Amino acid sequence: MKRILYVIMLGLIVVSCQQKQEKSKLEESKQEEFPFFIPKEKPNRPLSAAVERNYDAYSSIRPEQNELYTQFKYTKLKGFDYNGGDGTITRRDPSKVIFEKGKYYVWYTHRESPVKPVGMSRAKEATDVIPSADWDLADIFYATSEDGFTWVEQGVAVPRPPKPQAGWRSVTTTDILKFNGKYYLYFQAFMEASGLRGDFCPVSVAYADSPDGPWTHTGKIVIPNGPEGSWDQYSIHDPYPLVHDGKIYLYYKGDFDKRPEFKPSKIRMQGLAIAEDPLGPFVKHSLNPIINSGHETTLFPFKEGVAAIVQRDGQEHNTIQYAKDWVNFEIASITELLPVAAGPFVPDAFTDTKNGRGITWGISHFINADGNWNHSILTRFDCDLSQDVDDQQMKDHYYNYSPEFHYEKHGLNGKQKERIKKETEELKKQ
Ligand code: AAL
Repeated sequence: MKRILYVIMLGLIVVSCQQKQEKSKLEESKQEEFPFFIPKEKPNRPLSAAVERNYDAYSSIRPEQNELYTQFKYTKLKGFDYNGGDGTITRRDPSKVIFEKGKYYVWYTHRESPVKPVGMSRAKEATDVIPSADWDLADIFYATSEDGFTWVEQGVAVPRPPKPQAGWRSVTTTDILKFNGKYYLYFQAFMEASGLRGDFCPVSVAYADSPDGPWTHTGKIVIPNGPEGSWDQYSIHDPYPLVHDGKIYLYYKGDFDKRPEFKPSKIRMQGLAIAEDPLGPFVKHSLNPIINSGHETTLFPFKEGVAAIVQRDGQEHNTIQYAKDWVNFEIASITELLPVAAGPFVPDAFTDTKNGRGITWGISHFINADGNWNHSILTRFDCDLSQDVDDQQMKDHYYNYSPEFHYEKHGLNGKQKERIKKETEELKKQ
């Protein structure tokens, strides 16, 4: 009997111990629930990879507090005529905006041709007056504005030089540098109709004592294509100069690895070339390419480093990136509806700042403005990528795209519908 009682007692003790253990485990796990108010500092506890990244990879724990996070607002510009949008006039690929002589200045690709472009795929049909691409047979124009919304086109800044000088076929996609009191326009200098072999060109430069010109086109290639077999052997696009460490840091884009089976068929990445003199020599950075995505170049000094708007192409499109050392970029935020080919107003682009303030607006472009790929238009964008502004309305990311936008612009094509139909038929057969 005693023995039985002993066994029962022992059993009770074991059960109660187990219950206690479970209770304390539960309490322990309760303590470890992730708190409702997110800790400002990374908590000292096991974290999922996602939460870990939220603390380590971004400058703040929510995008709304991230200085390098923004959404973008767009405003139609006043002052530009596009011939009723028939494709005979295009304006695209604007430079940075600068403020000089009491007004804003912007330079851009301007094409005015008797007919609309035939398109890159039909480049063989292009002539001295029939453009292939939207940016073929173009010159560099400029416009000024009192308020950034209404612009007055001032005319040509750099025209196409005579053959065989660099750019005789088209001068496009320019950007501005102010250095030691002089102005420099870097641009793509085409010597063949774009589309004949690709979008092949190097970069040339013109200089002036005033933003109003007159501009002297050096006719020289300042950023040459890379050697055969290298990533930038065919195209040096979107030259974009900033001043850092007393030198010219010129970022550019190259497109390469063309494979027709993919859409887009090319990879686009960005490189850096550095010079002490605006006319060169420019030395390409040994780590090039240094940004693995993006279709055009848009950068601005931010704190001690440089930030980049990275859009349209590549693994990391739709991001804002940051490089403290101006070379090694990390993703700072992920966003949407980014301005294409943006030329921001960057007040400290050339001041060699050690504390870049950021940007709040600029000019970008809309390609395919008429829906038939005939011409592009310039537009204004606004944002809050500035240390000096905190506009929560610019950070609000609940964008509402209408059902029509999804159905009409992003509906399935015939081939996709056919594949889906077949998949269902196969299932039914099983
Ligand atoms: C742009 C830029 C370059 C390309 C073409 C015109 O958006 O990337 O300028 O060459 O497209």
